[in-house]
Amino acid sequence: MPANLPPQYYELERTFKAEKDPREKLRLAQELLSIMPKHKGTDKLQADLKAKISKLKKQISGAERSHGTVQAAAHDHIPKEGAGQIILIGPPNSGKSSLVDVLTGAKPTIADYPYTTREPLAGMMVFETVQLQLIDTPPISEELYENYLSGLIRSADLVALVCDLADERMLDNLEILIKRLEDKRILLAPEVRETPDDPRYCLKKTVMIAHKALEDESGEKRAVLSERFRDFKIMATSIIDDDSLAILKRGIFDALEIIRVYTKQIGKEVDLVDPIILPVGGTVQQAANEIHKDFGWKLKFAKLWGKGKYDGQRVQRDYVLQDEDIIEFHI
Ligand SMILES: Nc1nc2c(ncn2[C@@H]2O[C@H](COP(=O)(O)OP(=O)(O)OP(=O)(O)O)[C@@H](O)[C@H]2O)c(=O)[nH]1
Ligand SMILES: [Mg+2]
Repeated sequence: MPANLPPQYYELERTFKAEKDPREKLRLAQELLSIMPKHKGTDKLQADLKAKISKLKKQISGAERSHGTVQAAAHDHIPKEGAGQIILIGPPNSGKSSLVDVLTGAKPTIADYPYTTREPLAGMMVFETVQLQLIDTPPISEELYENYLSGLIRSADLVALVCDLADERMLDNLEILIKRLEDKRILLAPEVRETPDDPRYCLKKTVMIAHKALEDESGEKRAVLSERFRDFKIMATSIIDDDSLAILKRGIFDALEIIRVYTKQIGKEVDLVDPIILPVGGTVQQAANEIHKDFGWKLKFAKLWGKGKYDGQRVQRDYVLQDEDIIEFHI
């Protein structure tokens, strides 16, 4: 029996397929289901769509429920979730908890006085098709350094240093923080290309968040920050400026130096929901290994859809993938 779908169904389906944000994708899937005529001819389509809806719901609630509000039991270790773990550190009252609040499903306490946050808290941030784990932390100052922070910072994939552009003592407070970390043998760095000569030291890739940017109308504080932290990536943000938060999300993803690779089975649609995560420079072989160890050695070639390639181009196992490439494995 033919499905006889209305024209707006196909239009909506195109939007659905192109959409990457899981929440929006879920909304579109539900709309597709609601406009689909319900008869024998659409039984299979309905079942497929329901399966997609359930997968998307799991993905979203997994982010919000299971690790949305994880109060770290043992403070010196938070199990990694998602495609990368980013620890937000900073002086008191700089806005760490506010950022974790707007960017994730976690609900940290926020207050207009310092030393509000007492314990680390992890939450998941959705960036397009991946989830990234943010950790809110107690402040670092002359008076306070929670010792467990050293372990958390060392094991995180990236540090985001939250700087308070509304604070007169911004730079002094940052110097104190940097000094305290140095005492713990943690050095914040714009890039980490090699291990330090002294193995007791930990070089940690760091991005700077120039927060409460709207309070720095003249841009004076921002300039001070750029001057002092010349080689660092600095992103200006404000809790009420959604564009700045979107740029921050992208900046954090880029700083993690990872790529997303989507897979498709032969003759089927691409799976845009659950990409394989590889380091920048990752190959077809590595992507295959991520699926299954047997897959890697059985692989004959892959077909690729992506930037700078014609659709379905054949590539070998040593081919270096780009972010958002789509691959079809042939074994
Ligand atoms: N003007 C302005 N205020 C902000 C912004 N983000 C947060 N705040 C305010 O800054 C204050 C501190 O915010 P928190 O998020 O609690 O800061 P914190 O760094 O977590 O503070 P501690 O946990 O004490 O270290 C609160 O009054 C927030 O409302 C912003 O973008 N602009
Ligand atoms: Mg806080």
